[in-house]
Amino acid sequence: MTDARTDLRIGMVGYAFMGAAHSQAWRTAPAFFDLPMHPRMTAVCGRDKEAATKVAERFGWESVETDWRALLERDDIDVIDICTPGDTHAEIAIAALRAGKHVLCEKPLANTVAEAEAMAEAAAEAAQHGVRAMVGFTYRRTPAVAMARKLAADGWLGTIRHVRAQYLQDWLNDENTPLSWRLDKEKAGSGALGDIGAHIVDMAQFVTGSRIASVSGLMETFVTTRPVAGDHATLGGSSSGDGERGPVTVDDAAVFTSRFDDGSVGVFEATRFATGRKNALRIEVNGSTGSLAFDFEDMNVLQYFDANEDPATAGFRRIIVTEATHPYVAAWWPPGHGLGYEHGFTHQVVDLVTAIADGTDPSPSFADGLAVQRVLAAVEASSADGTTHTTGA
Ligand code: 4PW
Repeated sequence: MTDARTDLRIGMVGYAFMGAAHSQAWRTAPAFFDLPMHPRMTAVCGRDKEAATKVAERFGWESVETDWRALLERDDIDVIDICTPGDTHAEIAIAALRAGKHVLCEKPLANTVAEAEAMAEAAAEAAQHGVRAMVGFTYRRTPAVAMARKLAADGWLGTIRHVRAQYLQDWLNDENTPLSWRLDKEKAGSGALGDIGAHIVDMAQFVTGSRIASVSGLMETFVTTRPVAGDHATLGGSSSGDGERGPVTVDDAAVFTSRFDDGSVGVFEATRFATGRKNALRIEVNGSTGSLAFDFEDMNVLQYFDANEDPATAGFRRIIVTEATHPYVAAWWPPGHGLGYEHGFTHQVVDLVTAIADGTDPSPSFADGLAVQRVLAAVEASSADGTTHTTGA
């Protein structure tokens, strides 16, 4: 039987941690989901040809490029998937959109608000010609998080009063963990704030459906120099600590309080020094008729409390979000068999391909990415001058 679906030809820029996550998603999505178009892994691009070639062989990319501009010139590429550090996002994404390529861009959207504004503008312009752009906040595609949004939108929480969100990791706790691009402001824009804080900002706005209007923030760098050389694991790595040290130019931790545009208040915390917490992306939302709570370290579970139940027996219930009726789950395994980190990336591909085929704007859009960027910038400004900053939302 032949496949009558139109090919959607992907060119991916970058091939490291995110490149691997995206590669598996492009491979897996068409195998598990009935997609309206057929993604083809047409080209992977990286400056180190040998390394990019290995990734191509491992994941099944059909060709290799060493300059992203070459991808834009190819007429056999429809989508540019940007998996590089933040300092390159704006240039690649804007050029790709102008070349008529759909864009999927890793988070945070950019390193500055000005870059994010230019990207959102380019995306709005491209949308008029049917060209789509999406920013990669994958955690919102964890079934339990998608379910949380649905519960909130369907009124299960009543009036939302509190949002409590944390993203806790500990891979920088060792002061001899070597420098890497995530610790370089030029490359990453900011540290814990943009790398992981951006996720909880997106998740809070996604789950509640409201926007963060103002923030008061505090940022700290606990370890100000680190070894220049060492073994680099995906996050972290190790070194003897004997050699040359270089400056850490980003925050190690960022905390902030916020007001949302619906009158609720929020408390946020992002750190890579929370010893024992590996990838604890947590959110709790309290409303007048109920609460929900999620922790990525227990990612197949959503906790829900119904404030209307008899107090004698009421309590948070653990909903195992693995039923076929739960978001995204029907394509996977029988109830109770659970999903993992990589499935968010697969669901992202499913949603992007569907939006492109339907001719609709994908979510989160570059405008959503810009809104997150404004929150990050407001937290930085607030931390610097000690006053509350508004986001424009
Ligand atoms: O986006 C985040 C990263 O940059 C992630 O989801 C986790 O923290 C994994 O790596 C970092």
